[in-house]
Order: sequence, then structure tokens, then C-alpha cells
Amino acid sequence: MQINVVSDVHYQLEGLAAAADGADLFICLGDLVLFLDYDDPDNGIFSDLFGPANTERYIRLRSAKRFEEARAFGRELWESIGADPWQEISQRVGEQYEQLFSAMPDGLLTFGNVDVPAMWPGHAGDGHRIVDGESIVIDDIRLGFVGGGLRTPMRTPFEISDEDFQAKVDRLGPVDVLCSHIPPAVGEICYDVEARRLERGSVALRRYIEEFQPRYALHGHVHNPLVPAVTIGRTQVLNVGHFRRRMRPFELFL
Ligand SMILES: [Mn+2]
Repeated sequence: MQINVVSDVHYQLEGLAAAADGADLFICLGDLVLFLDYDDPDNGIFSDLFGPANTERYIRLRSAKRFEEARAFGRELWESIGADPWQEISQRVGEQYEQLFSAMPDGLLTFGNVDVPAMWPGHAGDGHRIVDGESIVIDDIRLGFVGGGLRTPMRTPFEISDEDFQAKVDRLGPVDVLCSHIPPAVGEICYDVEARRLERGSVALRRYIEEFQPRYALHGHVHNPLVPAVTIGRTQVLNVGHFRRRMRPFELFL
């Protein structure tokens, strides 16, 4: 069985429709929206609203962990255009989702931290099955899904409490393939060498892997990982890669 997996699509339409070519099953681990492009401030919703120069400054403040200043600067920008932030953002997120879900192959999809879950059902097609905090069996292979991120000072749109995240993990039971947006909390797979920061991994996922030992634990979230793969006991933990940059899926053969 061939499973093709993408994550961190971030509004990359190129290559998306072909991402399931040759596969028996297609999985998307979320982060569909492009709000801020840390690689290129010309792209993304923030840049569309406020221009690349303001975006560069906003990214610089956030990257330097000057979150209070970044928020104040953001408020100033919103006041300057006199628009309701949520209305403006949700309209643009909806436009991205419309194109993304049109190109997205049929398969199993879970949320990233840069997603708006409430908007998915309105855009997803009949062949898109949205799974979060549940396990399903396909061709005798049991797959478990845990979407979203944990709370961080970045305050991305879909960050949940440790308790809520744990509750989703607790619902899975034993699986062959664990699928999550964020990685288990292991230092070297959580460190992003370009952003030069430790992304937040999940202790609940790490403990789950230690206990249940799935064959594979697939994740995304860390765009430029120090280490893309580790083993925890018998489990191979694999970062499926940053689709926005790679423009091709990760292929898993079972
Ligand atoms: Mn991402």
C-alpha cells in the first residue's frame, strides 16, 4: 500500500492536484493557509492587506519574540485601514480555502495550527474526510489522527490546551500509523534551523508513541527540522516535509 502525505501546504497550489498520483491513500496534515510567509514577505494575507514592508517589520518583531510590540504594530495597521480584522481575514482565508480544496486530492485531512477548522466543512468536497481525534481503518491499516497545535506566544489560529490535545490522543487506541500536525516532544525534531527556534511538540504524542509503538508516526509543522526522522522504540517518527517549498508529497510504503 502506498500512502502519499502532505503537510504545511500554506497555499501552494502547484503540485497539489497531483499529490495523490500513484497512491492508494492520500493524507493531508494541515496548515493550508498562508497568512505570513517567513521566507518571502511579498506573499500571504498579511502582505495583501498591509504590503511587504510592513509585513517584513511584523515578521522581524515576531521572530525576535517581541510579541507585545508586534501586536501593537498590528493594531496600528488595522486602525490605519479602518477594517474589521476578522471579517477581512476570514474573507481571504475563504478565498484560499476555495482554491486549495478544489485542488486537494480526495483523502483524509486533519487540521494544522494555521487553519480555521470551522471553515473547512463549507469548502471541503465529498471526497475529503476531515478527521481529528479519531482512528479509522483502511485496508486493515489502523490510522490515528490528531490535528491542531498547542498554545504558544505566536497565537496562531488553531492552538488548543494541553488537556484538549491529550483528550484527542486518548481517544485513538492502538494504531499502525499515527498522523499529527505537530511532532511529539523530542528536541531535535522540533528545532527549526532556519527560524532558529524550538517549535512546540507534544508530550502527549510522545507518551502515546512510547506506550503503543505504532509502526510510523507522521507529522509536519517544523518546516526546516534539524533532524527529519527519529525512532522511539520500534516507531519511526517522520517529518513529511514542507509542501509549500517541496511541492511534492511524502510517500510511505506499507
Ligand atoms: Mn506550517
